[in-house]
Amino acid sequence: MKLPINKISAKILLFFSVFWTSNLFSEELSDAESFFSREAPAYPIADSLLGWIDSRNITSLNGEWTYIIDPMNNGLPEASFFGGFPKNKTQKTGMELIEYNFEDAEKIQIPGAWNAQNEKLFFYRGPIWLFKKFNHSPKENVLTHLYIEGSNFTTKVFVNGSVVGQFEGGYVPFNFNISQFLRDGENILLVQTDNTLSESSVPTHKTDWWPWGGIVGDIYLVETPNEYIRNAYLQLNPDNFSEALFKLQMATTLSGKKIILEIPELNFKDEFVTNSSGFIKQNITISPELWSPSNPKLYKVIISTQNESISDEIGFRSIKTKGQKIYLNNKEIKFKGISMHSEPIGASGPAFSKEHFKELLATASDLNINFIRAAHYPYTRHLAKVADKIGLMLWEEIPVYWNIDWKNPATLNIAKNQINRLVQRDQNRASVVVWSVANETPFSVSRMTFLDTLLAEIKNFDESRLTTAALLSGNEEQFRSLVIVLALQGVKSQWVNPREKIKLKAILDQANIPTDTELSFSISIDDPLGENVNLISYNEYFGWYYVTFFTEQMMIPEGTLRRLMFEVMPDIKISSSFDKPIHISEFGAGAKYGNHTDKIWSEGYQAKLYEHQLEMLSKNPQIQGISPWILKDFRAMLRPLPGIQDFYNRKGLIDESGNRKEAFKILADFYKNQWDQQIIEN
Ligand code: GCB
Repeated sequence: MKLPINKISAKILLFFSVFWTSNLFSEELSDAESFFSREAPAYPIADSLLGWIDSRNITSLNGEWTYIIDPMNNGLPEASFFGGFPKNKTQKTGMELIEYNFEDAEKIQIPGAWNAQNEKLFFYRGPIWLFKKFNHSPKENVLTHLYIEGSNFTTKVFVNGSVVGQFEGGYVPFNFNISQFLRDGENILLVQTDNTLSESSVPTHKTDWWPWGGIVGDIYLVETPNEYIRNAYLQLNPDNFSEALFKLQMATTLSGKKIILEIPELNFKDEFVTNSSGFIKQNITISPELWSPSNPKLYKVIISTQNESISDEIGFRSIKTKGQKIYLNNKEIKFKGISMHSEPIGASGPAFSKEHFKELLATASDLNINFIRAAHYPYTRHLAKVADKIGLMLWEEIPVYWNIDWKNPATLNIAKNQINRLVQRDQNRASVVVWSVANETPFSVSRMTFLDTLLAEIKNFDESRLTTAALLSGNEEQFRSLVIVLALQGVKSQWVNPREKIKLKAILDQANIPTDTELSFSISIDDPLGENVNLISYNEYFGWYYVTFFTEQMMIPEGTLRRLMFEVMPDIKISSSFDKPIHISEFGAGAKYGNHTDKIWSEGYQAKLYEHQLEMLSKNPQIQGISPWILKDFRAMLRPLPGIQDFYNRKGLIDESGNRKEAFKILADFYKNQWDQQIIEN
């Protein structure tokens, strides 16, 4: 007898058949397995970084890809009963139940962030699958690596349905040898990127910039011989300008490999032999013309073995500090800088290409700068390549920002990997003069251990540059003294109204300070991390945030306090207990382009703040560098104020389309006419 099967029982039958075929009812069902999930496959970690990428045999996979949004992470092999998206099942007979299709999915440009390419994904934070087909013909004795210049923030890679590996931590390059997964003809690359951040990720879940998701740098197939040069280092000896340190690592531990290093323009050619770790470390004798902002001289450097040849353009220079001064090529220099985020002018999303950085640096150069703070995370390699050519010094940084999960070894591992890869990628860039390991990280013992580990990691690869971290400073006691300084100014100022004067006098009386006391505000940067870095960097927001902190406490209108702050600002003293140069890594104010009121958020307020800040900073002799916040307005989820911010941080000197605000000219004139005129230009 036939049983009538209605729709519901058909579904039940389907469920049972899946259970049955998957053997999920068996007694051996492990804890990790259930109908809805399976044991995760092993995701291998990425290989050590492949350097000198631009001179290798590369095929670009940049361009049009397709994507599927997967907010519930259902496409992972371990999360779905249908085997996951990497299986890339397709309709063959028209009878297969398949609920995804990459071939007809929406298109996306790679490199590029999905948040910037689909309005619906603007605020999206989660997993997305990126799909690309490519042709390949395997060659004998040739390896194929997949190189991704940056992917935010957790990335899983699959080729032809197989797991290749996983990379945690965004912004930095990584590569996998994918030779074993490739087949002759059409191949399928599937990349899952997830831009979710958490308390233990790097960066952490709350940042004042946009957590752009996706593949945010070039993606290449790179061919190498079986035994290949992994990376090489060539940098001037800072204490002897006719010597350079050459280091090279083969991707094989075979000793006795012959390497030829050539710098044709310097008539240098020599042969070296790898040791038992496939490594070379030797000094070479050369007499190069030195690289500097006014003479950004680069030399072609070629390294070859029997099977391959790689090359790069390298500049030779030294950067040092002595006492409270900075020296480039043994000549005193000041860092006349500006801070940046990696976002292009006039377009949404992250900046990643040579063209993006050419335009950004050309605009920044109109400020008469010689230095850029590339905050708060590594940009693509094109930034430093452009800076090398045009002659700008760079500060490069990793996203250890605000409160990181200091005690978590997995968090440390991500940050260590980020600094390791940033240094290994840009170690031959003359423009890079500062490595920064953190921004505004509150003091704690575990934070010290964390950051010291990162500083030690830099030393493993490069000892020729300055190290730093942008510090917070000012303790409660110091800021209490600022309240007194503001009150003293208030009782003296003609324009302050009598009622406010009474309140200010009461503050002074309570502190036992006579109203005719002469006092200026001093701040000393004494974060113990200063001991372990070369440059004492400090972010300060006099005239912007700090005022807000005091209005409640002093019960004086914010407008009055802002005026008083401008009056006391030129006399603020900034110093450090460390006998080292200070770099003011941030100061600034928000302004909406075109707002010409006399209130905050106006161009005029920002311009005035720059005038007062620059006067103050130039009177402080320990300050040898500044990089105001910031070149361009940038996207920030923390900035919702309608009509003004609209999810932009407005502290830019230009707006997102490139319009220059009044303060732009003030900084440009300052750098042109003042401050470092007493030192010989480099
Ligand atoms: C800071 C942070 C930076 C912010 C800036 C601001 O101190 O380092 O990431 O964007 O202040 O605008 O508040």
